[in-house]
Amino acid sequence: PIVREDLRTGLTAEAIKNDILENLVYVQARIPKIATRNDWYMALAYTVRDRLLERWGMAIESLQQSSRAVCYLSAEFLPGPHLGNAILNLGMYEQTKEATARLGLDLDALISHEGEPGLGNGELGRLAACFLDSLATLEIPTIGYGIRYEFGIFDQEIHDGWQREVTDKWLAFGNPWEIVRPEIAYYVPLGGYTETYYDRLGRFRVRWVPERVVKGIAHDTPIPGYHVENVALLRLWKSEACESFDFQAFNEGDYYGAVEDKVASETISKVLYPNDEPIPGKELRLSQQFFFVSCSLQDMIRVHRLGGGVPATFDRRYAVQLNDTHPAIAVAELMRLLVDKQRIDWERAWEITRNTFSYTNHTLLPEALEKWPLPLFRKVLPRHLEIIFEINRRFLEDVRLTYPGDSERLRRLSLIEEADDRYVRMANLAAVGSHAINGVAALHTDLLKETVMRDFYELYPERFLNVTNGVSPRRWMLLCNPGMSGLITDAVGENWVCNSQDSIAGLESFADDGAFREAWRKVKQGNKMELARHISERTGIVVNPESLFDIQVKRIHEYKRQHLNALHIISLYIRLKRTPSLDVPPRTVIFGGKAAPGYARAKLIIKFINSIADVVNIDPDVADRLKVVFFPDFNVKNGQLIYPAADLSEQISTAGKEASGTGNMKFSLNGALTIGTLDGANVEIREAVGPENFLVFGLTAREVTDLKMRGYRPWESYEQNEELREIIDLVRSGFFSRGDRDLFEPLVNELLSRDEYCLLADYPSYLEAQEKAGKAYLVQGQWLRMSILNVARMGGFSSDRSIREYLDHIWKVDSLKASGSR
Ligand code: 26V
Repeated sequence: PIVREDLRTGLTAEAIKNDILENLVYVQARIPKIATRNDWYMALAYTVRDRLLERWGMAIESLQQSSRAVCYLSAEFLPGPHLGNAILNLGMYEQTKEATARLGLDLDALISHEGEPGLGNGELGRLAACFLDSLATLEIPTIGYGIRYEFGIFDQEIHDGWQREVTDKWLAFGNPWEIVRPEIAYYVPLGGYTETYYDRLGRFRVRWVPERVVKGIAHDTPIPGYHVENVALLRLWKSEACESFDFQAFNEGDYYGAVEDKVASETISKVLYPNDEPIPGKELRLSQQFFFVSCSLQDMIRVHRLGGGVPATFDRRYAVQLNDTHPAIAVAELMRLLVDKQRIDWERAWEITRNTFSYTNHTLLPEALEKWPLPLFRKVLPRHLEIIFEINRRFLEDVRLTYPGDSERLRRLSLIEEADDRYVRMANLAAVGSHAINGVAALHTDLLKETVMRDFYELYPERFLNVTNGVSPRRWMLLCNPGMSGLITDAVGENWVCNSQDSIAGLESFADDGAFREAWRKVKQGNKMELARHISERTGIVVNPESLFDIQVKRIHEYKRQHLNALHIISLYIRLKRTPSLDVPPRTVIFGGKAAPGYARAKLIIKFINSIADVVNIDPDVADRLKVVFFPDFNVKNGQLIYPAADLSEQISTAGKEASGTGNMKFSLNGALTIGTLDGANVEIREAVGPENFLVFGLTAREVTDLKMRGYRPWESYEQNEELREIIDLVRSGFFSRGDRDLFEPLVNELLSRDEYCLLADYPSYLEAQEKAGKAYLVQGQWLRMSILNVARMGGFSSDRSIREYLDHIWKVDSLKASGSR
């Protein structure tokens, strides 16, 4: 019998069951007899949400009471499906399984029914989600601020080997996890001009007369910590018209004119921009950035005031992290709010601003560094341009004193690029307005200091530090790999879920234990069978789960070199055809990842992979020995299926190009061996797992630079390497394109003439490492040993560790536990 009070909070199977039924009838408005799977999913989601909301109230309270809170400003969040994660973190899996069984439902089927909010491009957004998970778990008062895109990253379909983009309708069936807060709304001005005036006290002031004003409305999602009471708050802004009707226009009979403003305002949070596309001309993108930043800062000021705080103590209340330069306009916006609105003097406002912000850089690629053409910037944010000019004037004055006569340096440091056209440099704005600047892996931070941010490093060495990325062991092990998690818990106890670094190391002593290895093999095998089932469902390709699963999943980009992987496949194919007795293990090479819609060469790489697959997969000569799969629509949900099934993880970017990588961590944590370059966090992973358990190849970042300085001639590699020549000639002959010699010409041509990403230079050493991987896989016991050691030594790549470093060195925020406010 359940007590009434238990209904929305009780954790017994019976209480959960009753709540599901109640939510089905009274929230979803369905009776069991005709309920669809979606109805049951919604009822279950509401039931889990009920248990979250109890914690929510407490979290809001502690946010208000805590001395300092973390605000993570990010244009992207990729949390993945919520249901399974919430059930795990609330510690209610067993009871929920029982509850659903009593209703004749399969819990796992309901969990996999859920789609995901694709509010990010790739790892940058996923990192933000792992960080919220860790912040909640470490009991830090946290708000993640972002944009509630109506359409997230597109869904990917594959037709005739080509990518087709399909609109992501993640809100089509409603979103049980978000709570709309119409009363938490802010006005965001845009466009117009500025004018000067004298205020009542006769002081000279500037005011912004915007062309239009939109409203941002808070949409909240609770992000639960693992086995703690705390939840982090994910607050996303949706844009709306201030009044949904312009009544004057309406009364004059201009009905459509009146609705137009509503449409224009709602456009701002309509759609996420895909990466890898030239951004400078995109006015809407700048409006998006300013829109969410302004709402977030206004919200922080309001909450601060509610707690009795005044604007002058803003920096003591909040540590605000800028996730890349997308929210960098926050530096100018906080200055505007403090100076224009709160009437704080410039020097003091600047101090508050710098104490508040810190900035994470996520890429060294020059084409990815954000800059806005001045005319466009002025059109959207006239007041902010003036503020940026003033920040720049004062900044350059200081620089001039530090480096007298060094006008070149001044030019490089300036917030304004003065070439033929003028631009606002967002990275420079973020760097000047922050007290801490970090890269996301040791190598990346070093290169940051040496290249892109060198002048800033020389000017402010004390601001720079490294915080290597990490991933949540909850989602990326406990949730996605229950089999392996069970083995780990049996071996070392359950502490590893939160204290991975110390606890999981205990696995080492099992690496030579025959029975343990066998159990390990069985789990991996089971995961591979599960993936094989999905592969056959989605692509029709039947793969052998005994084969080596060699996997590369990530955004498709030339620097990530999916086409180098493809060259290896062709080599293996030729070798197997020529030498049927070749002593290599059967291999299944699996790819996944989206190409930006406007990035033609990336899309061609997808076609290239699928074309190779079409030839290889039906060739009886290599049947059962080589299969190629492009798994469509790689996202968080598919990732949860893919990482646990990998034997070999492909991390093969050109050294110096991948800032960190976090997929590399997910694979290794799930027992895959890495074949990789000395790039991003690969360097640290290799050190951690031991070089003997990591297949390294290729030029180092320095060697790449040197090679290019000397003058790289890729065609020489082609001429000198017989096998490479054969492969490239085969592609050119139209062998993989039904005789079409032109189809892959753009790819081949780039490789032979310029090869910006040095595929041909790295080809021989990549092949050698692949051969080594194949040989190693044949000795099962040794492979298992390496796999176990990988997992045992990956504890340091938990996002909990990253967050602790941010807390200690940048944010200076205490856990609610430590401050005793609970
Ligand atoms: C943006 C663009 C835009 C224009 C053209 C090419 C291009 C290429 C990449 C990007 C991404 C910029 C920021 C980003 O997503 N960085 C990723 O951040 C992850 C989390 O720190 C990190 O693991 C990845 O290595 C890094 O690429």
